[in-house]
Amino acid sequence: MTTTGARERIETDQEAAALIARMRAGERRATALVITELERLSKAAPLLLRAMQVHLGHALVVGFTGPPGAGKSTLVNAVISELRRAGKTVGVIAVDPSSPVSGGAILGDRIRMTAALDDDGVFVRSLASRGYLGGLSPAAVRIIDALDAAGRDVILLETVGTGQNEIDVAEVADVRVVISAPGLGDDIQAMKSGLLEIADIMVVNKGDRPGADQTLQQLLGALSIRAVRRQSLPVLKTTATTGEGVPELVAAMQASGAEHDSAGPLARRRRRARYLIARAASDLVAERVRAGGPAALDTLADQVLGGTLGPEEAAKRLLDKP
Ligand SMILES: Nc1nc2c(ncn2[C@@H]2O[C@H](COP(=O)(O)OP(=O)(O)OP(=O)(O)O)[C@@H](O)[C@H]2O)c(=O)[nH]1
Ligand SMILES: [Mg+2]
Repeated sequence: MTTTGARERIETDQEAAALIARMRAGERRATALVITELERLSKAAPLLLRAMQVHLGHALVVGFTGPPGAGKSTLVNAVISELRRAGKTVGVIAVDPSSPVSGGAILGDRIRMTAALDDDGVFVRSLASRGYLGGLSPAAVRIIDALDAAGRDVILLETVGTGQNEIDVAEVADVRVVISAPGLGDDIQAMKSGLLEIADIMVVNKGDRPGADQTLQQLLGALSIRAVRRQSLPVLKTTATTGEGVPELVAAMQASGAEHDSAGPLARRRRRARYLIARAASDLVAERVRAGGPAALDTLADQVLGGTLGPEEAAKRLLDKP
């Protein structure tokens, strides 16, 4: 944290490139500043994003998703330690899907990750997914790009697996780790719908708890009735609190990442850019609908009611107006 209050000037491509260079040299303050500008989507953000493009595609992005309380944060912490032992630099993004009312989760993440904060090899950012109703905010994707441009070897992304969220993770992560745990109620049932499909690696965490093996068997059972591809999915048991099974998880992450490597860095960069474009496009549509105001919608609604216009045609007319 700086207390000087001095504002950095980022108004030209040269100034943006200079800041990115400082971030790449490992200057923590530069990284924090770049991320803040990108999160706020300030005036400097487009300049910074442009300056970052040539440096993208190095990092392996690993998404951790699963039901609340499965142990995602604890497991991410354990994975950080394992990666640091192997000399890898790490970036972490914890996305909190909850409203400010239950803001405790963010704080919890911060506290649990404090151990890593003294280490320059680890950069952690907590992020609220405000306004995106459980989805991954585009800000998270821009921050992934920033950490990638900063030269982080591995970027870990924690999201709670609810609704749209896991699909978003599937779109932006190179490797998807789906976490389950015993004692979460009907979670295997819930996981069948959606989470199993996107997983590259399945983890049953809280391996020290009674019922862990049963959860594992349930998962294997659910997978055996899936397509053949799903049957080769690694299913691992971990105890995040002791680190048991974590080296195996990291090995599985790297093996899964190596498959992606054959696609090359361009494929990684393209995946994130595609997501940002699609997200911006749907924002634009929502904005156009709003800009038209209720009057425009009412006029079209009357035409639809009168049978002179179909709803699809009405939608096209609404969007055709610049
Ligand atoms: N016994 C046991 N407890 C664990 C294990 N992993 C996590 N926990 C505990 O489970 C609780 C929830 O862990 P978190 O890491 O916060 O879970 P989370 O999935 O990140 O939770 P949210 O971010 O709120 O969705 C904490 O009290 C952890 O200490 C484990 O392997 N064994
Ligand atoms: Mg958490």
